[in-house]
This record gives sequence, C-alpha cells and structure tokens, in this order.
Amino acid sequence: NGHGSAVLWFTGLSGSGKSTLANALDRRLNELGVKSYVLDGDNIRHGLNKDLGFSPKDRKENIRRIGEVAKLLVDSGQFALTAFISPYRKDRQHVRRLLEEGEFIEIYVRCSLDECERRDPKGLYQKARTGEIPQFTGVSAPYEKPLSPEWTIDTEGSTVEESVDCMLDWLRQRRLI
Ligand code: GGZ
Repeated sequence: NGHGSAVLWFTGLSGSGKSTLANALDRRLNELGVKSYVLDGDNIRHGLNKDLGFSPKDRKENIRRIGEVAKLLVDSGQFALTAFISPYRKDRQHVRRLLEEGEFIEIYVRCSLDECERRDPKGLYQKARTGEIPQFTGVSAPYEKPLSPEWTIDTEGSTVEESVDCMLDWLRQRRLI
C-alpha cells in the first residue's frame, strides 16, 4: 500500500499528552493516505482488557495484550499508535522483542510530574494524593522512563502541532511514509 508499518509506542505519565499526540498524528497520517489506528484506554481498557486493574501484574498483562494487538495491526500493513502509561521498562522491552527490528518505535512523552498534576484533567492525581486511588503512577506507583527511546517529545516545551510535524518528518526521513 505504498507505505511502511510500525508500532509507535507512546509512553509517559497520566496527563502527559500521549493520547492527544497519538490522535493528532493519526489524523495527519490518515489525511496523507497512510493507514493507522490508535489503541488507548478508551478502546482497550474498556473492552479487551476490562478484566484488568493497575497492580504490577495486571499492568504487565495489559501491555502484553496491547503488544499482541499492535503486532496484528502491523502485520496488516498499518501503523499502530499506542497510548498507555506502560510504566515498566521490562514490559515495553517485551513488546519490542515481539516485533521485527525497526518495527517498534518508542516515543517518550516527557512531562514533569508537577505539570501533570497541574493539568490533572480528570482529577485523578488529587484522588491519588488523598489515597482514594491506590497505586497511582508517579504518586504511589513507579514510572520507569525509557533509557534509549527512538524519540522524545517534550509536551511542556512544544505544541501538539509542532510535535506532530516533527514526528512526520522523522517518519519521512526513515522512508516509513
Ligand atoms: C495510573 C490510572 C490508575 C492508576 C486509573 N495508575 O489519565 P488517564 O486515567 O486517562 O490515564 C490513566 C489510565 C492508565 O491506564 P494505562 O492502561 O495506560 O496504564 S498502564 O500502562 O500502566 O497499564 C488514568 C487511569 O488509567 N488510571 N487508575 N492507579 N493510571
């Protein structure tokens, strides 16, 4: 179909901007005639993975299943854009190994905890601080930042449009689109 296929794996804290970026990139890719599909909490945690919570074991299984689905999308010739916290390095590494060399593109959506807490679009950080939500990433559960991601996006220092333009350039340079 005239373009490559790969997993664009967005990882970062809650409220860092993963879903926003994935959806914005998805729209631009589709305008260019590039097939892509976004996997995020809305279509995965409420469906396929609604039996899973937020214990380390459940997060691991969440990411494992998402990795398998993303692989199927890649096999069908599309870009899979995934937007999950995916806090554990080991779990992300597992997905990387599921795919061929170059098919797993890890994108670290970097945003300080302070700024994520300031944004707090769903009021979840506040609930995490009072203990109403246990094991909340960044507050009472760990986030292991990527050590060598293919790409890092600083959502405190650039707009969504700027970041999406950069990602499109990056994909063009690598002849993926
Ligand atoms: C982290 C939680 C938690 C806990 C509910 N910790 O801002 P959101 O709401 O939409 O994004 C968060 C989402 C995280 O789900 P993921 O599937 O991305 O997590 S993981 O990759 O770690 O499996 C947040 C909400 O679910 N949420 N409880 N305890 N985020």
